[in-house]
Amino acid sequence: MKSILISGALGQLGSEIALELRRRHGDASVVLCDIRDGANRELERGGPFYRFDVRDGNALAEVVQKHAIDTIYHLAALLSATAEADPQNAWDLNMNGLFTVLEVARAKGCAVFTPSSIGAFGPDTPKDWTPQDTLQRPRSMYGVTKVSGELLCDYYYHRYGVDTRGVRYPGLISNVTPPGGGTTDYAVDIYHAALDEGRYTCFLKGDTYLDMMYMPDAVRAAVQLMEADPGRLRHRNAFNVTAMSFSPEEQTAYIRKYLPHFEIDYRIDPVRQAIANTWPNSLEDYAARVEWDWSPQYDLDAMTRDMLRVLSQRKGVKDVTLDDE
Ligand code: VAH
Repeated sequence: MKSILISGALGQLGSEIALELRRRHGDASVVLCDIRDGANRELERGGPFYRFDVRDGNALAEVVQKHAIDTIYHLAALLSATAEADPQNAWDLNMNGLFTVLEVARAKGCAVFTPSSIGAFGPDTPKDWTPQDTLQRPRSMYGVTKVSGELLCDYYYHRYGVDTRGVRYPGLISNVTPPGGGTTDYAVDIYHAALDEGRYTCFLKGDTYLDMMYMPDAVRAAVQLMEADPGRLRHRNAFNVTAMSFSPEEQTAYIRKYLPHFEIDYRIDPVRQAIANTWPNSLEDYAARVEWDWSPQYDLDAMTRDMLRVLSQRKGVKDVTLDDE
């Protein structure tokens, strides 16, 4: 019987991984923790929930012991734009949070999933079809914590045998939880603005290509990797995974298939544009496909249709004509 703890469980990724794992293993088997509460009452009341800072090793160890946790999905971290605004706090949370989780996992025998990111690459990395094993010299504090986290997780695997695994996520797009202060947040906000106002002011240049993934694929990647046969894994921290690479201009063209009058203009955020400029245009994810059968299900058109379908129903917007209607 699995017993799972999710840190950062009320965040964009955490809240959807929590729903999927509770669906698979039962509410009582998936324990949630977050530094805040009140962000998602349904999740907080749907099963065990604890409010504490993941850097508090005693609190973490107590919950792991009480629930006989065997797997930790460690998702508590500051994302790129937020981290760049407060780099010292970002290092403290992203690194000391991870270190605390790894130390408790070492003591209690837990497996650990920790997401890395395309932010772990930098301007000297090959930008097109970025390889699994390549130069990683990121220029953002977020990226520095992601590369450091990959190395720390590999160390705990090789030195102590802790079953650490991770993926390098691209930008994640969700129809459930708003994005959390990242450089790729525009790719979510644009769908809401298209339905609410018919127009969107984008903070990245229209020809900025970045890897992206729809949240159902992102959730499946995490769970599938943690359930993979460890004997097949040649890599661990962390696997390149991707589903699509697009620019704001390209995403706009797909939105206009269903909202023909949608307009976009640009007011560039220099901080997030500078971060995006150092990230890859596209990843290759062959290692994930070979070692644990990774395969995305959503491309840009399928994601756009599903985002507009779900959001238009939730917002009561009627003038969206989708293929399957
Ligand atoms: C961010 N959404 O923008 C996150 C992600 C690849 C981007 O790491 O910081």
